[in-house]
Amino acid sequence: MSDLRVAVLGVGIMGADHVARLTSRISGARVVVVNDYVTEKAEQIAAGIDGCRAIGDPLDAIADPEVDAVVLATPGPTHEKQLLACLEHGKPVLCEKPLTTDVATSLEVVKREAELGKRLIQVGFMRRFDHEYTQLKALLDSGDLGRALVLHCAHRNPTVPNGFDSAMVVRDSLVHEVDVTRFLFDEEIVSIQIIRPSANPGAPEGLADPQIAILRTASGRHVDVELFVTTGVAYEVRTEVVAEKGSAMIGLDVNLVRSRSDGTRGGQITPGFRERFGQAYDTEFQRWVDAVLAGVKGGDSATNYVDGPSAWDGYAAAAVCEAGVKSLNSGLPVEVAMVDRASITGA
Ligand code: ISE
Repeated sequence: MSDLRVAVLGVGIMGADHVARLTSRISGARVVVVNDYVTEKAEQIAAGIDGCRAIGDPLDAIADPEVDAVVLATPGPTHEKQLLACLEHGKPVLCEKPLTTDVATSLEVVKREAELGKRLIQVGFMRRFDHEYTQLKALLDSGDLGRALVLHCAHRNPTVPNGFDSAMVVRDSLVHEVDVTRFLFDEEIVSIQIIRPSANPGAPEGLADPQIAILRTASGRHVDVELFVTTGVAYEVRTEVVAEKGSAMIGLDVNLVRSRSDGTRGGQITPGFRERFGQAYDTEFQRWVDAVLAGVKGGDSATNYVDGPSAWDGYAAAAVCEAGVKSLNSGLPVEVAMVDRASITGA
């Protein structure tokens, strides 16, 4: 096969970004189909790309014989159906988080993929591809810091879209720290508590912001996360690991530090997650395209079309967030309910 022929479903801000990266920065792939519930938007994007068509029905786009692989940047509630269609047609898929919007359907997707005996689903937890996170992971794995004991995280957004509610702070924002914890510590999260400090007077009515999340891992490690999504400042994501023989921090995000004639010194903070994690998204997509092409080259015997977070990772994140939303309501620690991985994936 020459280039991987990709369908991008959902061309809102994130999906349109993915179309642009596949078209201009990623090698070995081209976008041949786009789909969106706003038909004109899909048609407009298709018109700007050689050999690209807009298809009105997402399931037709997945089934299209000219489509080798699929990117899902559609709203979460549509993922279950679309992922099952990808599995049914044997098409590799890179699915933006969430895998699905609840634990039961996420588990169903994991089971269906396992039954096929092929790894076709990758979940878009892009932070695993960010240079700073990969350096931190390599440092922890090297053993230089000894055993990691505590993880402190801050996740601050300048603003959130209209309609963003308290549960979305958990499912949309905290979900990244849930995945980062599992990635860095290589173990599951077993309990979560969400505390609501005094709300930011500038936050929309009813939005619990900031929130503090306290996670506990299977081996007893502690993780705390400050979530503050209406800071009005910029996009700030910091992560510090405290270990037996020292600590390490990423996300200071100062870039070029300038001294000014008024006696102040400072740098520029990235305005949003698309800028902060632009490199991570590009690396994620290139590695996904390479993995899918390698799988396709392997023919019928190939079983892997993924190079990154799996359907299981999407399910595990959904399970932690579901417990998090319960805790948001009660304020108490909630145990995370998850099935045993080996019973499903054999892993
Ligand atoms: C958004 O959906 C994301 O995925 C961003 O990475 C996160 O920082 C933001 O809080 C979410 O709303």
